[in-house]
Amino acid sequence: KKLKIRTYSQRTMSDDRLSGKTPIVAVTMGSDSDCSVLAPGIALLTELGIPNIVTITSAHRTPDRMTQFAKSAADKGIKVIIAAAGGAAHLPGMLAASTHLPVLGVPVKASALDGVDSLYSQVQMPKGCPLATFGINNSINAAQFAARILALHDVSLRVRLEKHLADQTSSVIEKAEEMER
Ligand code: RP5
Repeated sequence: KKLKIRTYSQRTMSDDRLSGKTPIVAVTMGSDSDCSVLAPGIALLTELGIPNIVTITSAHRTPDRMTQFAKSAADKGIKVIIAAAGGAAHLPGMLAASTHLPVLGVPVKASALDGVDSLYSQVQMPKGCPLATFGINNSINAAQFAARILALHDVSLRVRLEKHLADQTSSVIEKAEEMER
């Protein structure tokens, strides 16, 4: 499903539940072709009631926009950035270099190198520029990790996250029991 991309300055959430709330997670990507990879993670953020904004900031095609995005994010109330890119995936690392906010990188399988290029572009950051790098195409883990960070200081989110984790466990157990029948 193609995501509707909102510009960074547009703070209105399409989901009624989150409508009007200031985004605290910014999800960004190098190209709209990364959207389908990010969709499950964005859906999880929304399901957990985490106000989010989605945008494109290409390190190579829109470097000034990327820098402006990174430098203004904290002042706009963003607490965590999730960044996805494929190929020579410099976006997540450059964001991490441009803000003190935690940046969670999602390598995207986008080229003939099957995402390994993107993984390697993100995982070996120099000392002093940490970037939390997740599995190739695994936006769900980035989103859940963002929720874990935010839940440290948000009791109601903690409750929703714990319920989500319990539901996840139950669904695996149900499948196991079904298989054993
Ligand atoms: C990266 O190059 C993007 O993050 C994307 O994964 C990849 C291909 O981009 P498009 O050529 O599809 O725009 O910058």
